[in-house]
Amino acid sequence: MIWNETKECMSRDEMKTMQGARLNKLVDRVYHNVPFYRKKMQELGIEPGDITRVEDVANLPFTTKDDLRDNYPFGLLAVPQSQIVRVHASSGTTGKATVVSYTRKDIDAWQECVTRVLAQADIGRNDIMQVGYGYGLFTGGLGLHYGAENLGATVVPQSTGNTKKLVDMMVDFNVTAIACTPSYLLHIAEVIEERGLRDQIKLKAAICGAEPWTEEMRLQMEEKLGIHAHDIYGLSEIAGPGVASDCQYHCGLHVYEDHYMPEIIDPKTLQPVGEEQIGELVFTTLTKEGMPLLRYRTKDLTSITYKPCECGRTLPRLSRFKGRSDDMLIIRGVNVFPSQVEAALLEVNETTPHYMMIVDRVNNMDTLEVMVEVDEKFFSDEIRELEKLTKKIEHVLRTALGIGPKVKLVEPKTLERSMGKAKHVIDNRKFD
Ligand code: DLL
Repeated sequence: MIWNETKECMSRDEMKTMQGARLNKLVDRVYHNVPFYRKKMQELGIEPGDITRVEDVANLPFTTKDDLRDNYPFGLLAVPQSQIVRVHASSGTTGKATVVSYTRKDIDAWQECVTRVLAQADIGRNDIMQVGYGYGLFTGGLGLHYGAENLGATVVPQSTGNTKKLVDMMVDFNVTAIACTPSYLLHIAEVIEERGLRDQIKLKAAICGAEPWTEEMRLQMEEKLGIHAHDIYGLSEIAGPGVASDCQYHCGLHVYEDHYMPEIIDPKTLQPVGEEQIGELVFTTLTKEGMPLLRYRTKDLTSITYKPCECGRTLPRLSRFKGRSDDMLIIRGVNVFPSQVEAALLEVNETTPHYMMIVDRVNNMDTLEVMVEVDEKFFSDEIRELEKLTKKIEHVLRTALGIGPKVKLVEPKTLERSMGKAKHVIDNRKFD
């Protein structure tokens, strides 16, 4: 499991014993401190002492994003508010964000996992790393930042936004590592190429995640920049970035199961699928104090293997993510649900609830266009009126989604009506 300086690894049996003990303590903690879990366990007739081995996890209830929304913002805390030192949030399925609270110990464990990610990518204290993820409620910026500081690397907290400045500093500071979304890295690579700076950069590694990407993208950025590009996975509900990541062999993402215990289930039957079979990833947070979660359904589709990796780590590996079992989109690293668009449009009198989201990738940057039907009562051919309405809807959507879509108004009754489940998204990006 944990790869340390002396290159010692825990055996699977040792890991399972430790996980079982941690699971037992966790269940006791949530039963006594989180009314939501106590009620769920009582309904299933489970006493905390019943859960002693890893295999017993299958008896525990699942947790979903809706449960987090129903307990918004602090209903799932397992400690008093005074022990919470930080809060992060990501998009919820409707207006409410998914909020996650961390104690000092949670932050330390998360930071340690991010440090493992970086060490796995051969980044060390002599490296200078730009963090090109957003800082703020999104976990990307601060997550990578503290992990890199903990490692002893020099951190440049660049965030997103000014690519020219980022590239200037990459050259001036002799930056050797970067952490950002894969699509942003491809954009950065283009800017480097356009400005003829390829020979002046010293980059050797990139830590890319927060959105799905392909093996082809990895090979492309490795060739363009002469680097190793590593896949980092994570989600706010569990910790943030650093739940899993790949090593120098790029053959799956080692999952840090001493903290975040994975299961892969069939999203329809909710039963476990076999090793190397694709299913939905589920996590139990073995060590979290602030907001521990039992069997959290990530909706992310992947498979797991326990076969040894060439690098020597005994941690299991997740395959590159294949997409999601729900309708969440990730656009420029931001999680977007069609239901958020629907809810936002309801606030605009002049429109109907008929809309279509068109997602594309142009010059390695995601684009979002939302086609919106104007209500018959308000429809007018006057260009000025339509322009005003377009700007208003763009503002409403930007506020609701956290990214700025382009809005195209269409005449009443032009968008196709569906006989069954309405189709609201056309995603022209390819991740397979
Ligand atoms: O995206 C945390 C993160 C930040 C991960 C920086 C990696 C780097 P959320 O905003 O909560 O957290 O979004 C989590 O993003 O459930 C996946 O659907 C998707 N995702 C994250 N990493 C990957 C990846 C951050 N490497 C959601 N490959 C997750 C595919 C990813 N999808």
